[in-house]
Amino acid sequence: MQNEIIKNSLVNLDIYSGQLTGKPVIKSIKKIADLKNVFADEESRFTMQQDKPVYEVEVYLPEEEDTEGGLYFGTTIIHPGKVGSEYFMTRGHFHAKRDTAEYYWGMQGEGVLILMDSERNIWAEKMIPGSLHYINRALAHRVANTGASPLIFNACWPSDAGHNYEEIAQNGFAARLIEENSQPVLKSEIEVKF
Ligand code: S6P
Ligand code: ZN
Repeated sequence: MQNEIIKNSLVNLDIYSGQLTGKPVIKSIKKIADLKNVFADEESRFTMQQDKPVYEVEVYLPEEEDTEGGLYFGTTIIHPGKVGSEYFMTRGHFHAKRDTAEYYWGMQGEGVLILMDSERNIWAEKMIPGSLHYINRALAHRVANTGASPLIFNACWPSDAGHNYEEIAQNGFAARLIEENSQPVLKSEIEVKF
């Protein structure tokens, strides 16, 4: 018997890897060459293999951008590595519409989610497979891979959130996640060891 009403989903999430497949999925990649002034050690970044991938993003955007009431879904894969002593990480952003929150959850690998409020107060949460992170409204968010394998996490955020990268490009985060004595350390006024 054929059932023409029950259809297959347009997108599938691999529950082990966190990766997305399906026609609507859009993929992008950030390489060393694309991340000018993101890491503290520009000199090291410049001497690295420029086409080396740092992180990859897969998104499912079923609504038009800025649509109120919709949701977007994404997978981020951060490769293991460092620029100088700083772990490979995402650029990080505030949402353009500040009053919008987001969920992140770890699928594979290990890392740290770095959060910063509008007063530049900074804190961080360990990310491991199964860790769930509620990124409250008005917080800048960035993830660093502290492990030896890819860090994969999923994200879900409102379709009208938008992205404000300019503020981070101008002022950066108030702390950086660096490796010190083989340990990740969040370097700000106060050091936090993980
Ligand atoms: C979108 C969500 C993620 C990031 C991705 C890459 O709101 O937070 O999908 O876009 O992790 O990070 P970034 O900071 O380069 O956008
Ligand atoms: Zn976001």
